[in-house]
Amino acid sequence: MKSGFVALAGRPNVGKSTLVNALCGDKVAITSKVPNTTRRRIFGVANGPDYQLVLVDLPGFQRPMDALTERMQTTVDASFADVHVVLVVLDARERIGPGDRFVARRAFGSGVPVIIALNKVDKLSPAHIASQMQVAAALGDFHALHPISAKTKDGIDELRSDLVFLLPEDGQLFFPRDESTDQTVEQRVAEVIREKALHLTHEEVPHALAVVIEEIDEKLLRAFVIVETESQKGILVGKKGAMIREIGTRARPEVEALVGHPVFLQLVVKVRANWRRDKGQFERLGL
Ligand SMILES: Nc1nc2c(ncn2[C@@H]2O[C@H](COP(=O)(O)OP(=O)(O)O)[C@@H](O)[C@H]2O)c(=O)[nH]1
Ligand SMILES: [Mg+2]
Repeated sequence: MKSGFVALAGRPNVGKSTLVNALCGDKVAITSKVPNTTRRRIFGVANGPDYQLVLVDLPGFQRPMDALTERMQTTVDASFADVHVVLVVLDARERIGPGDRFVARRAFGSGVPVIIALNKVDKLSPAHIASQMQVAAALGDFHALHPISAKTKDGIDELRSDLVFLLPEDGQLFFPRDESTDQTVEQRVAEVIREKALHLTHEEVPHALAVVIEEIDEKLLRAFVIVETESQKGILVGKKGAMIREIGTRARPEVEALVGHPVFLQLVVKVRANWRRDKGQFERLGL
């Protein structure tokens, strides 16, 4: 039995959360085009007949901008200490630059083996992939370098095998074998709702958005969708409530799959001014 922890490291938006989902074969982390979608550390668990691979999905590396991003970066720094492998994720469609080298330095400095995943190679020409692999290979002394697509799942099985190979033998089970994440159902439901809201509202509200489950029973699931200003509330509610209804419509199938039965999904948009600067709010918001 092999088991252990793999931390994912990479700039915002390179596809870390998408990759965690692909490796686990379950949607444990929400994803979006908006950088900094992942706010807290999430465990994704890939269970095999003779292994348990625990993937640690972290907020992206960045310079702290406010109390929230400061908290996010502290989480990242603390998480490298206790893992068996660091998986550095790069976006093959972008120039591999200073941001990636910053991430790589921290990863190679951690003292644990590093595997590099060159993500988003779907739609790239073989020549383009080859030249990006050369740049990636110069980042440090890695154990393996995998060109992959977390989206199409190309190269995912090979990457998973390599990660498992580096885990200690005779490891223990960290999670029950049928679980794919450490998050509660309520946390996953809140994240699914936040994901749909991010997808629909694009640039206008993302960082100001939080979702809290207020009530959940056999028939009803009530969630507060929290923003910071009245104008953001206006966007989220939409004309005659069209936007919040659409968010609910898109979230419901996944929400019902998570809770295991049909629900009436009631979404209530609330304004809480400056919640991101208020450390006392983080706990309440699950951050
Ligand atoms: N084309 C393509 N897009 C991807 C791939 N992996 C992730 N993405 C997209 O990249 C964006 C950021 O992904 P996400 O997993 O949230 O990135 P994170 O910030 O590193 O966790 C999303 O729009 C994903 O759909 C991939 O392999 N190919
Ligand atoms: Mg993420």
